[in-house]
Amino acid sequence: MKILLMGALLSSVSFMAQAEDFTVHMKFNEDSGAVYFEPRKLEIKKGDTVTFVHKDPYNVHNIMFEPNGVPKNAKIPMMSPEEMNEGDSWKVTFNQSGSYAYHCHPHYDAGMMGEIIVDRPSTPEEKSTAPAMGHHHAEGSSPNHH
Ligand SMILES: [Cu+2]
Repeated sequence: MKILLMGALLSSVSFMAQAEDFTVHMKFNEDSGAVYFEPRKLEIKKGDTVTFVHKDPYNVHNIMFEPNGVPKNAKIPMMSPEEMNEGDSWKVTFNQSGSYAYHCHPHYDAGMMGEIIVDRPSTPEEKSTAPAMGHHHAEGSSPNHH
């Protein structure tokens, strides 16, 4: 019994040791005026954590995952604090494979966006087709497709 328990503990520890931490910076280019995520595209593995770090003294930024741009049933917080300032950071752990598209809400029109690929891109079946923010459809309501 004791041996079995230790085995379970050891295997969970070694699984956790494999998870890695990545950083995405939220930046501003003083010469061009561009606001951007760096890297814009990041490839990670399931279980890894990404920390978004605000590195811009001039602009407020945030992170919003796109409701249709993440895998179905993805269990992540869809939005960071609304106003992040220099030095602020926000962490997300990704436990489901697929593509995750996000943008900065104040700079959506400026093209401040990025993508995280966990293991591999989403398959067409995995892509979420949920309406905005995903919580407007009541569970148990009868489908009304035509
Ligand atoms: Cu921004």
